[in-house]
Amino acid sequence: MTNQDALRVSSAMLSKARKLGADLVGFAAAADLKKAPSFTFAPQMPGAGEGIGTRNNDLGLKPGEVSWPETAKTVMVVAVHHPEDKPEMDWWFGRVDPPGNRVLAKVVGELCSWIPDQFGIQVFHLPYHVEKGGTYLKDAAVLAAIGTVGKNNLLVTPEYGPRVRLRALTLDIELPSTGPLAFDPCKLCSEMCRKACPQKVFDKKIYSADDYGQNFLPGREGVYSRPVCNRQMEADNEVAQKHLVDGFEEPVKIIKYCRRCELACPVGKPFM
Ligand code: B12
Ligand code: SF4
Ligand code: SF4
Repeated sequence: MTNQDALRVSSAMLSKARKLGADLVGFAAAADLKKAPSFTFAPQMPGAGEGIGTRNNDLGLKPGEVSWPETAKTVMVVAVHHPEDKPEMDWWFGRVDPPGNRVLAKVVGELCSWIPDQFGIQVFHLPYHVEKGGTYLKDAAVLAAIGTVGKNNLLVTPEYGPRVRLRALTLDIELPSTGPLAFDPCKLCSEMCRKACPQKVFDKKIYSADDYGQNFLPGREGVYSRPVCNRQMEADNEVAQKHLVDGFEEPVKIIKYCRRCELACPVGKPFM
């Protein structure tokens, strides 16, 4: 494929993703992503590959390892806005995943049929969990110019702040990367995200650049503690109540996981 054709194809894919319901979308080179900060940090992280946020791993992948198809050259990243006034997009209904996640899965699923039909390009729908063969989605989104990692350890986008959810697919064609962006709202900010955290997750520096051999660390400067944040997730699970909900025959437990570091961020909020 010529460079001109590749540019046409990438524009067509970006427009199609938006038509299908993506709010933001971009491309990252798969080779660059494999060297991104989460991939280099994960193998060194204490307790990595077990416990918090980790699913059973049938593929035998160690933290930081991937099993994407050999031919995967580009990662296409899709973001869907989760606005503050639609909190239900983020709720778990018992074991049923949040409605916003189902929108994302549908957009990526449809792209995975449309792209091969339209262009003969092979695709792979990346699983959500890294240990099931997925990718670290925030790093992918940074490299695809969708946003930057903020002081809340979340991807912060110029359009919606951190209030987005992410998914990705691989493509077996080289396309120009769309990122990264020169965007850093945290430089000007008084860290409302960190102050809003009920568990004081960001209060202590736990990882240093010298110890881990890299400057980009959890919470940017090595202050985000996964086990402490997860305590809040467990507490949210414990207080969840059962409700009768459309589409469910029996009352179902609605779990509303903490989003305070996300909702406190002023970036992308409507200006009143
Ligand atoms: C496991 C997991 C959890 C675990 C552990 C989180 C963790 N960060 O370790 C728990 C359950 C605690 C959790 C909590 C939350 N999660 Co979570 N989680 C994940 C998951 C599955 C993997 C994350 C992971 O293991 N990261 C790797 C670890 C090693 O790195 P890290 O802590 O993220 O730190 C790295 C980055 O900060 C990066 N970085 C720092 N600076 C820079 C700069 C550049 C240039 C780059 C490229 C990278 C970079 O480098 C660090 C490593 O050195 C992802 C989905 C996915 N497949 O990616 C969702 C995901 C990150 N979670 C998400 C969300 C929304 C949440 C919560 C708000 C809960 C909720 N209501 O959904 C909280 C927020 C916590 C926080 N402030 O970070 C969203 C984030 C969306 C966004 N806007 O960023 C994701 C992407 C899922 C999704 N549906 O889209 N999560
Ligand atoms: S609240 Fe401020 S410091 Fe925190 S992520 Fe948003 S812009 Fe950055
Ligand atoms: S999700 Fe809640 S507990 Fe975890 S870092 Fe954000 S505000 Fe703190």
